[in-house]
Amino acid sequence: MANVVVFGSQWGDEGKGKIVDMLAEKSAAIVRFQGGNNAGHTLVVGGEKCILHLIPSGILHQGKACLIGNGVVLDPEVFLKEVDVLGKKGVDASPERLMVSKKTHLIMPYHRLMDSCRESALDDKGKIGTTGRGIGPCYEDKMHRCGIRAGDLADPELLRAKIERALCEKNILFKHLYGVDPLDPDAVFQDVLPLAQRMTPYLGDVSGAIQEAEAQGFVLFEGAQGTHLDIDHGTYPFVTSSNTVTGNAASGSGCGPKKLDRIIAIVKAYTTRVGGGPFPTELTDSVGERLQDMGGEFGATTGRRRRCGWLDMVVLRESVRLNTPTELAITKLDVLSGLKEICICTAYQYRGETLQYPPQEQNGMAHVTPVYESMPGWDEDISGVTRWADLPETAKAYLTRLEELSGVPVGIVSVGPDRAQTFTRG
Ligand code: 2SA
Ligand code: GDP
Ligand code: MG
Repeated sequence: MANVVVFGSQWGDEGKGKIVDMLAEKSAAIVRFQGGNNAGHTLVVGGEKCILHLIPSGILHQGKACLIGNGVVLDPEVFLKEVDVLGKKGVDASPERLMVSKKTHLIMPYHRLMDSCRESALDDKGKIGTTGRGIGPCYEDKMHRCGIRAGDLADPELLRAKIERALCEKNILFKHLYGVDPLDPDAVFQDVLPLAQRMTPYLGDVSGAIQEAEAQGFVLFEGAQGTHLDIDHGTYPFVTSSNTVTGNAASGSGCGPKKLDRIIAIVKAYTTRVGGGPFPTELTDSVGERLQDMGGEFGATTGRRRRCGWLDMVVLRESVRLNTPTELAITKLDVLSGLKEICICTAYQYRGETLQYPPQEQNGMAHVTPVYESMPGWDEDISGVTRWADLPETAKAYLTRLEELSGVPVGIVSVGPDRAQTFTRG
């Protein structure tokens, strides 16, 4: 059966969690392949809200295998807390169905501390606006080859030695560059030990589990953040520290690229961004405020206000080029109801040229001028619509225009936060 990848086509928070939850019902397994608990994926089922940071968004579907791949960075404390919160809600998040790859890198207390030291040292214009969860420093250690992997938890002697090694450089920076107290390797080790005991039953071979799941049905790969936060292709340096593009679904989980079949781009009907960095279609006027209010645009992890703006086709075109989606899932279409006019950015003006794709230079995005076309809006409340035919004509025209401009068909439309407020194009 055709495997499915769900990815964010903008700057994250497009509603990936909701769509993954919906598709998970028919899948054999759901896999996270990058990012960590910087993610906030919101599921609403029968009016009840559940925000997941690490555990795949298929967990609410009883019995489905949920896998955390090697490309993820996992904070064991946060993982176990999430397991407990789910347990209290009656959701089974036991090792029977939830697995963490032994190759997954672990976020340690010194990564969180380094994240906050690095952010504090930047001036206001340079701040990335990280979530403060230690994501970047953990990926740094992975690349530096001094990271601690989940599999190390089963070997206390190795774990102790690796903590010591990781801290020896960092403690110099903490003390002499950032002016904070160095961390004692023994204390860190003692804090991690009880977590290690609880984590051990969850550790496994995710690559093998994917292969097994494929014999039962399709595997669903769940992206986190968005394409324009990708470490290589995003608005560097205002990006996260992992590859968020679809290609990483393969390397971040341990399967080959031929296994990625149906690729779904999640597209919010407008654009949001949380944290620093350029945002060409940002609206700082009353329309932006309206989108923020109506869309309830607050960070699902940090609670920060999300910046809002018009849909940007240059951003989406680049996402199509980088991810080769087979369909678009348009979310939050209901939030646009009541606007007289809806604008779409179709190109950028940049250094006297008209661009269809973002400029490649680091500071390019900060200096583009969006070119807009405008379409009439609709007044109707569409949050109860359950089929394409019942959408207002102007809403259909908006979606059809997005198909024309992106060259990708719309397959799924979401008109509210609840699982039930979604329909396929049919
Ligand atoms: P980090 O913490 O190192 O990954 O931060 C680097 C940049 O990546 C952005 N980032 C995100 N952007 C949107 N949503 C994310 N998840 C949360 C959510 C965010 C929140 O679901 O709302 O609650 O604030 C996410 N995670 C990372 C981040 O803002 C930095 O710009
Ligand atoms: P993710 O990180 O891509 O999973 O998205 P988040 O959960 O961070 O943010 C999406 C927000 O929009 C959440 O609060 C969702 O409940 C909500 N949401 C998702 N789809 C829709 C929709 O179609 N309409 C409305 N009004 N809200 C939605
Ligand atoms: Mg989110």
